[in-house]
Amino acid sequence: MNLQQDLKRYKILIEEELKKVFPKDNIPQEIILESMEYSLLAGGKRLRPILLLKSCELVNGNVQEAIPFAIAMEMIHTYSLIHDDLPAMDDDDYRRGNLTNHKVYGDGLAILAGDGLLNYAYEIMLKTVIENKYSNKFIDAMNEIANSAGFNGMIGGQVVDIISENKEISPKILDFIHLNKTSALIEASLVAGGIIGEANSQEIQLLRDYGKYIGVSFQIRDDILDIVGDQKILGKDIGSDIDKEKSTYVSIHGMDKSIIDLETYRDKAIKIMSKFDKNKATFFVELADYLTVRDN
Ligand code: GRG
Repeated sequence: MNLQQDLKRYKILIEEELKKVFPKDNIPQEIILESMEYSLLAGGKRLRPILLLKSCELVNGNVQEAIPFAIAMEMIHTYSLIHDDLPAMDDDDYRRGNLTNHKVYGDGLAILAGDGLLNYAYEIMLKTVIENKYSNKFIDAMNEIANSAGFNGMIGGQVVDIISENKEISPKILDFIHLNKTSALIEASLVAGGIIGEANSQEIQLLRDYGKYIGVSFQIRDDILDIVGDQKILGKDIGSDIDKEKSTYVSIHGMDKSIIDLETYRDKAIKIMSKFDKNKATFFVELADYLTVRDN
């Protein structure tokens, strides 16, 4: 199976699971479920849950066991996008080709939909922990995900991003922003999948390093795409940041170095995968390659 077929197959599997997670009861607060579902089911690449399931498979784990964590990871990612789009942050009108959550439901409900998704992610993971009699691997996977999403991870990256607006920043600060805002959830998806698949500590470290490299590649490619303009053509980020000056990998390092660095990170990621079963690692090798050329 080639990469695109594999991505499609896993995306379908994840979306089937996402459709099942919301209660269908007639409850006074059902508008919040509608708002959460609006953003959660609005498409997207589903990269993080796919990575989580695939890394579990890579280390010969039981993929079925990892599904609640994959769903939770996509919920955390979606919450971050809803909040990032708010007028108080990036003030975006479109996301994933659709109106942003606050444009449809208003700012108040959009904030609560993000909070609801974040909370529900932990409810879903804890349910698995409890159903499995507090098995350590599920607790460890949850710990990894919680750390990556918090102030020492994605939120930390977002904070430094916000306080750096309209300022000149050093390459070191830019790396901090990218490693936390973008890479942290990607890395945690790989590591959590590995933990649930009962990988050994050496394999976990390899998955962590691979996650860092593709996370940074992902962000550099995003910054390149911003210049090339493909995202705007696809209607993803129309209207954002018009009055804000944000440093990007390309604005700090220039286009030529950005492309060279992107290829260096890709090569490092691919090298790591030579340590795993060749057949199962093919997906990760092809993915690292694809992330350097993707156009959405
Ligand atoms: C609000 C706590 C908080 C964090 C926001 C995710 C994020 C952090 C900001 C979004 C802005 C941005 C460009 C972040 C870099 C990471 C990134 C490219 C996210 C978009 O991820 P994709 O491309 O989105 O995987 P889809 O829609 O495919 O899921």
